[in-house]
Amino acid sequence: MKEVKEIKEVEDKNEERRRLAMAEKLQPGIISGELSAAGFRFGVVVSRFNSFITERLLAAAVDALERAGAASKDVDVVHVPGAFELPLAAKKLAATGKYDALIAIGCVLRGETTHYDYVCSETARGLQLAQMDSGLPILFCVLTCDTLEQAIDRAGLKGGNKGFEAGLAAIEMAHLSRKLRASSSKPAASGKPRRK
Ligand code: INI
Repeated sequence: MKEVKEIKEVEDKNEERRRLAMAEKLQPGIISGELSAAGFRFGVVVSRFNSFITERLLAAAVDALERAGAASKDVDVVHVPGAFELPLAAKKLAATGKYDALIAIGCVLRGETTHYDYVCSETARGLQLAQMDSGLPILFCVLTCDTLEQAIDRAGLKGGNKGFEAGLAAIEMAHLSRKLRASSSKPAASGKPRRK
């Protein structure tokens, strides 16, 4: 039994060495986004429902964009009644072709009925559909919380501010999309089809 364990340990070590050697040999082309917002345009869709929370998320998202160099004229904010309305507004903003990334901000709090589940799932589904259909990054900054306390924690208290995080993620995705668009329009170097 002891021998089997020892053999297994030696095999694991060999496997680890093989992986490290491979990682050293391979030089993958790494494409990543940056965190400068200058020259990019952003749209923010924000729900009025639970505005005590959503306005704090909005302020932090805009702060992240502006601190990273976005010009005020390049950031548009659109208000909708509730989280359920975010996907349509985001889809319409995406269709204008004016933006490099959108941020959807909302806060859904669990109540006594199943309403919460419908609003959460349809908001997430609608935003993902809008993002995939339009090809425009749409950042998901919709808090889905059991209690108001959980939401407050994520809108500037213990858990930081999810709006700020969404702002940074929007900048990164705007860069990444631009880079991927540019690299997908270049022909493959050797004329051979690109590896998928
Ligand atoms: N909308 C929210 O953004 N958050 C909620 O917590 C919420 N709750 O709990 O009801 C909510 N409901 C409204 C919904 O988003 C729509 O605006 C409404 O149903 C009209 O379509």
